[in-house]
Amino acid sequence: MNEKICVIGLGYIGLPTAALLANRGYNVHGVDIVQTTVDTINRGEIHIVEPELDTFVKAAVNSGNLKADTQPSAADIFIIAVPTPFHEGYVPNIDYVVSATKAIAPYVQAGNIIILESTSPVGTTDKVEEVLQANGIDTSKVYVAHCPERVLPGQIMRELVENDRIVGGTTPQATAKTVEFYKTFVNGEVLSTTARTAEMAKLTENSFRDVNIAFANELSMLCDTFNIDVWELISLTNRHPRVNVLQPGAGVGGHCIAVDPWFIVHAAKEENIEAKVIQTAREVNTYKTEWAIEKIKNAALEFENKNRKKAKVACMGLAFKPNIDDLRESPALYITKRLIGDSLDIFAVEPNIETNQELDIIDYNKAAKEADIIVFLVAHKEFKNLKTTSKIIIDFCGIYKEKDV
Ligand code: SAJ
Repeated sequence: MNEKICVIGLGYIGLPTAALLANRGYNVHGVDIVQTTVDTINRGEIHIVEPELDTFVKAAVNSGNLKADTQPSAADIFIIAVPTPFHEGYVPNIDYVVSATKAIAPYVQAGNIIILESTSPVGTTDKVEEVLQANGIDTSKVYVAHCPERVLPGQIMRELVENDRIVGGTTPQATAKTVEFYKTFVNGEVLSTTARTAEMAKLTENSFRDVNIAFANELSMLCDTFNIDVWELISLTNRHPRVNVLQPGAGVGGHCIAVDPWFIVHAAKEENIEAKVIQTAREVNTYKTEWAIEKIKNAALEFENKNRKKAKVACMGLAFKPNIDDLRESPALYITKRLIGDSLDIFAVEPNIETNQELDIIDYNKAAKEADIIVFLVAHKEFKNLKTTSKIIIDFCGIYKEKDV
């Protein structure tokens, strides 16, 4: 394949995509504003943790098909994969998309395809086109489309190829051209729609998951009061052929599910309508973390009153979900830091990381042995066989239960 692809943003989505395309024979120019990221990749190494990614990047760089740089260059296809966080008050922040678009504008030529992969508020792909126009591009001669990324951290290299994709262009021609490109490396179906529908589809997917987790989290708090084992309850209800309740936890983390629903809530507010269920789900999931903190503090206080000594509390797991080392927007990390801030005696445990700048990471066996109270925050596989008899256990993630999420 002689086509050249310029990928803007070499993070969790951009780098795996760039490496995959380079391994498929495309000539890939990867761009990141962070010089150390560029240097790491050009050495054939990676700056993020993701299974198999190291092998893909190494092969891509060794073959000469992947080069990283801080500046874009001319290409046939541009892929924008930069973060879309929010400002204060959950207002979507598309500044990185706008600056990435401005950065590629000097290199865009007639016939090029410009694809936005970042999860984006509805209307962002049109905005990309506007920014290109404002920077001197005749957009009637290029193809602009949205193809939202859908991969699950931990399974990115597989899902990049296997998942179905949604492509929405600003014109039917842009959609068709972009679909043709994805079909060269995706085994799943590549589905066509408009840019706005594609944007809303991605926000809907993550909101769907958030709402369903909120349902499980609400059940867990109700069951705590009703004195019912929520894990048993869910496994029983899920034996109904049309029921599939997700799993409660210490809150919802990562930088997707806890962010994207706010894009819908904000867009609704702008139109003077409400996204009631979606907003309430966000609130329930955020509240679940506060509820967990109160539970732990109460248990520590009760221990202290009874034993006339301060409780040693083991916080088991810091990552945002099981069996990864990713601490971004992690409720478990937040809970641990809040408890330390409130002067509780905490053992911070995370088997997937060795050291942390802010916390002393303690071996999980040692913590389980020495703690008075063991709090399971993340269902890491290492915790499942721990001996915890004669301890006070607070389990927010159903560590001993078989689950499928
Ligand atoms: N969680 C629960 N209970 C569950 C499932 C998850 O509490 O039953 C929690 C996890 O512990 C974690 C959070 O939700 O804190 C999010 O984890 P996740 O595994 O649901 O999702 P992410 O953030 O790793 O990836 C999601 C995926 N979206 C969907 O499954 C709809 C992924 O496909 C997206 O590409 C990704 O967001 C993204 O980048 O948008």
